[in-house]
Amino acid sequence: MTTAPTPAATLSDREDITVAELQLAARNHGMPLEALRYAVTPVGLHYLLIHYDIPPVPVDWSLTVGGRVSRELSLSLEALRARPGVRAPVTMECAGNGRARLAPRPISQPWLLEAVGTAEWGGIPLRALLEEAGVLDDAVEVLFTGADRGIEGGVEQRYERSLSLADALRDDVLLAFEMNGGPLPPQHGAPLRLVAPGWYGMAHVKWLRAVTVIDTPFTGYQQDRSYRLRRAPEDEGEPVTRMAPRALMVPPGLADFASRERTVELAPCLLEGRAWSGWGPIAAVRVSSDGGATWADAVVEDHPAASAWARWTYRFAPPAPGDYVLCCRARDACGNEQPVEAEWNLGGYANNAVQRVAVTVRPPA
Ligand SMILES: Nc1nc2c(c(=O)[nH]1)N[C@H]1C(S)=C(S)[C@@H](COP(=O)(O)O)O[C@H]1N2
Ligand SMILES: [Mo]
Repeated sequence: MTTAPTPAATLSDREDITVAELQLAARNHGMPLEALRYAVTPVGLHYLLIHYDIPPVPVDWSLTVGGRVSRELSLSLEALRARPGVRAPVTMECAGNGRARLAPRPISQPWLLEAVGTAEWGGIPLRALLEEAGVLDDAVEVLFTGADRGIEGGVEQRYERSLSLADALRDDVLLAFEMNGGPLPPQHGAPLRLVAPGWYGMAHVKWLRAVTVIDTPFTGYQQDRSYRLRRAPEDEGEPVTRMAPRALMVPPGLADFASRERTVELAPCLLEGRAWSGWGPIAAVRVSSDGGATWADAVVEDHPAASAWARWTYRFAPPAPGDYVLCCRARDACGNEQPVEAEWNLGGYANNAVQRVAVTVRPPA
């Protein structure tokens, strides 16, 4: 199975990024961390990850629901819009978030921490469509195929991934044609995308053209080659699935333009951020101002919806001028907690090691 190169088999032992990474970073932007202030991320501030190119939308676009079903469906956007709709805020994070913090660094989109956003997605429940098509008894998975084509690991492909039938039939899985109340923009998958709450971003297939019920597990590139946690290219690895817990803070104080180093006045300061996990609600967020030596509980607000991040706050009262390293750390209701040190893997996935923000506290002017 591993004849062509495994994704991110190329590693950099250097701190400076390569031109290949810069090229990716210039196309795929993150969410500026100050946008953690918004419960729903404004559209242009939501992170973006596009493997190949944004595909054109044919004028006669339609969605096909087929495969192991009793009635194949072909639906125009108008037909989809005419159905009973749903809306939900969903926090989505790229599985590669944190990749650029790993050493050696897997060569791919070099995310630091900002590959996350929460949008209010509007569309229709996938389950209703599958029920209408009539899933046959031998069905095991549902395959979602995007219109975008490209070459990855030497393999020419369409972007496509599957969900198990049980995961696809969950009530919260949507086919979305709206984002934050407006039409789904081209970069986020127009005219239609999958939204699978709780899953890392790769599962939320954009530019959907086909939903196919299948009777054998899908083994395509984005399922079996990419998005697996491997230590070495020959490892089979574990699939990347739901989002590991993470808390992020709005970096406080003033940013230095080039270095992004922070300066804070000597005065109590309210730290705020958001926390999420694909495994359940956030049970606690702890904050450290000494680089993780000691921790104190932040105040965690209720999740606005099960699928959306929770706001947290913490009153940071620096006792004296000097250098501090602020950290935040989330734990979910299943007991999963962010590690202080990242666990390395070849693709650079699911690195949810705690955020560290160095700040200099200066005496009042
Ligand atoms: N068709 C298609 N769907 C896709 C992708 C893609 O390249 N093509 N990228 C995936 C990845 S890796 C992520 S993280 C999310 C990003 O969604 P966003 O750009 O709307 O934030 O889309 C996913 N869906
Ligand atoms: Mo991603």
